[in-house]
Amino acid sequence: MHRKHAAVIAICMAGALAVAGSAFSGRASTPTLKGVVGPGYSISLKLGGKKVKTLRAGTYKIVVSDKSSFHNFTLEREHPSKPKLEKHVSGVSFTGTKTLTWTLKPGSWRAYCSVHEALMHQDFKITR
Ligand SMILES: [Cu+2]
Repeated sequence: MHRKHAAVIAICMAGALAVAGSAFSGRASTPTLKGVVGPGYSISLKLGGKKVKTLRAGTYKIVVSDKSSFHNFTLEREHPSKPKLEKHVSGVSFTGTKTLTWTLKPGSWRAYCSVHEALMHQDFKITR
């Protein structure tokens, strides 16, 4: 191999490693919650493939996959109810993926479809 080419390859590899490193540290500091709603009457919020039951308060990246044009994905802190913390992450007619970063504060939370809340909800706790 030509000496010059070897140097270029080495620089490229260093760059790739730097990018991989920063992506990894970003994920470590901001966990990703995955929400899915639809296509049937189902909704879920998971962390690392497991349904969320309890989380530590903090900042989370929330990726919601909305597979239905007649459900939405809403996150709300129900207790304490003030200040009101509620987000309609995806709208009823929307299908596709929405991503947001949100600081979840201690309390009792619910992920639900606001149209069919009785059928479609998942409760979880955020602890200090
Ligand atoms: Cu619904």
